[in-house]
Amino acid sequence: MAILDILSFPDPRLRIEASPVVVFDSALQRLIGDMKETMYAEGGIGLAATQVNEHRQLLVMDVSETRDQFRVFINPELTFASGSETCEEGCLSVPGVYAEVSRASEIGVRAQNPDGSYFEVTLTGLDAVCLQHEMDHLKGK
Ligand code: K1U
Ligand code: ZN
Repeated sequence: MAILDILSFPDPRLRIEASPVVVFDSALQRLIGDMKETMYAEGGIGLAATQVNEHRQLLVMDVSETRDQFRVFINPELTFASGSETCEEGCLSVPGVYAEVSRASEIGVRAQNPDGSYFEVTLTGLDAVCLQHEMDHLKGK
């Protein structure tokens, strides 16, 4: 695995909208492993492929304090969003800046695993906040 360079604001490549993942091959598994290593090395709770200049709909997360609940979401789609909460968010692409952002407090997500199989999950709390933050990156926001 390798630690990848993270794009920093205002790099215009952060504005590129990610394309769906269609091939679930060994190169994708390598990218997932590299993103995992990069997220942990940088102390992040999430990382979107956009941030490492890979414009594919792929994000990784681990919001646990024990740093042992690694999750991968490929081609994520929200199936519902409800409620609202405001959270202070950081961003590995905007180091040192924190901002209050309002997000849905409960979301349903349909996504694919690294092997291409589908799963659905309901997220709340920091999981929901982080997933929405990473999906914004995939949209070039
Ligand atoms: O996508 C990114 O830039 C990663 C970002 C994700 C994120 C942080 C806070 C709220 C929503 C999404 C980070 O992980 S920045 C680091 C950070 O803020 C943090 C690190 C450890 C614990 C809690 C927050
Ligand atoms: Zn970010």
